[in-house]
Amino acid sequence: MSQHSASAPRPAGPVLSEEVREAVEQGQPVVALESTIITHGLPRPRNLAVAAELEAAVRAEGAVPATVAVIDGVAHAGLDKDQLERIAAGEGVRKLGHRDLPAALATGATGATTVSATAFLAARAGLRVFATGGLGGVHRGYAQSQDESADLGLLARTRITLVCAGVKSILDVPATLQRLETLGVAVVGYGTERFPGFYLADSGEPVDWTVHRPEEVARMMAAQDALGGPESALVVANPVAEADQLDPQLHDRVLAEALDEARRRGTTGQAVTPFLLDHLVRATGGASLEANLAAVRGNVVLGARIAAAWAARP
Ligand code: PSU
Ligand code: MN
Repeated sequence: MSQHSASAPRPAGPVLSEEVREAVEQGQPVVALESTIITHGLPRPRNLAVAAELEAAVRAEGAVPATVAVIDGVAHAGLDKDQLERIAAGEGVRKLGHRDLPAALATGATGATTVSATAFLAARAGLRVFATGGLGGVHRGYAQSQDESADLGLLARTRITLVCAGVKSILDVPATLQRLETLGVAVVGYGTERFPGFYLADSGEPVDWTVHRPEEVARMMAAQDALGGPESALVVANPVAEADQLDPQLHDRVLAEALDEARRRGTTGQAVTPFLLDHLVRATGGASLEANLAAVRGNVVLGARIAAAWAARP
């Protein structure tokens, strides 16, 4: 063995809560949940109630929730009440993508994990199913800003099943789907032949594959493993119910306003997504928040059912 590899520590992965560790050891269903949506994606103080509600929804389906975050420089999967409260309070809580993890660990920072950081840490912990609201993606005006979420690149090299309601409609949806194709990330519609539009049931784009049952998703996951090859993700695109979606006309109008406002202010980088989400909540009088929550709730329930089907696989 070379001197280098002899001295390199083995990757340790996040610290697991006792509940998550036991579930992993016993092969019980576990669903990873991200924390950026709590800290930076939802208004306080509702966000803490939502975080607790999402964990309860996973439990009600017989699965264990594993919310991921970095607390005082330590990565965790499975947070206790105090830790969840700290993440929701938001004071000094950074937004951490995958690339930010080394800096956060080295400096003792506290941060909420995005899809990229959560997927990375969850996979390290041996978790296979992860549910969130909307995936990051290619932003409008990409040709100039080069703003593409690190979520996509990370999913191209991480074996995880991500349940989401599509990508946030603030993004360039066709370009995001194209990037996922180029990167070789599998995308499947759950009960739909349309790619969902986060706040809307239909983004206007089609999907190539459709499944109707958690067991079908588990079979696809098994097929991914049987094939081997690049350790890429499976994106399960689960639409919000039409009854719960945002009014499409209202959606298009306030979204155009939000994008204009972000451009006028020169908002860039990590601040873009939280700015747009917050603008939409205010401009719709909270209606976008309700649609957002309905989508996330549906996703964590489906995530729990997929995790159960995966745990029960032959
Ligand atoms: N979807 C939401 N709310 C959010 C996000 C997604 O409904 O807050 C977060 C996710 O954590 C996602 C991140 O990974 O936004 C993408 O941010 P960026 O565009 O900076 O990569
Ligand atoms: Mn970005």
